[in-house]
Amino acid sequence: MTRIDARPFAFELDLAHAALVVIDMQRDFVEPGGFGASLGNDVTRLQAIVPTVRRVLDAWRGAGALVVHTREAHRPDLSDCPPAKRMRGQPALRIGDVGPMGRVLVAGEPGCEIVPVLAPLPGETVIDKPGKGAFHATALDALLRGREVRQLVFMGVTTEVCVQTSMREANDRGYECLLVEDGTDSYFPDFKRAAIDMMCAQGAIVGWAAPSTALLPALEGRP
Ligand code: C5J
Repeated sequence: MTRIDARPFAFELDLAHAALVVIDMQRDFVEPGGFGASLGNDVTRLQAIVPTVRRVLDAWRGAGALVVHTREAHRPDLSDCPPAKRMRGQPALRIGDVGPMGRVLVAGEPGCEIVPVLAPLPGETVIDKPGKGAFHATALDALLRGREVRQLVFMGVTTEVCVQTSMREANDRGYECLLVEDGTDSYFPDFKRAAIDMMCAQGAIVGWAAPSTALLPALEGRP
């Protein structure tokens, strides 16, 4: 066990039973021309966290612990995309439409891929999820239980949508969750702040949050 200085109180990290979950660091959310931009968002905010996500990812890999990447990805026939999801809002491009990076949020298309600098290594698990939460309609829970994982450390985008939904799903399934505060971001800074505050409130009602500087020494074997 390694004590991580976190809020609302210290998180006791047990790397042997922990997984890093990197949520949806996909070109469609992070690069111009993708789904995030088509909803009118400034994607540069999300690009800014990529170096931090990479640093923690590298340290986690170095520590030899389990890494899981997720992608918000639909089947090419969109059979796993409810019309209520596809038709929501007024995006310039809807899920499944053809944009500058191929069909939006469709598995196998260039925009659906994880940004190259964070690309999964051979052997790392990639979960394609049709919803915002990483547990909905995926094999993630079975995979984690099979590996005796009890703690999840989260990074990725966006804080108040897919990251928060996944953390809440994980918390309800009995996992202890830690969010790396500078390894996540939102198109809306106020939403990021509020989402983290809500999850840590009431004695870590959903989970803990800590900066990467609090986590990295534990991964890199530093005091
Ligand atoms: C969104 C996500 N924001 N990965 N997806 O639609 O947060």
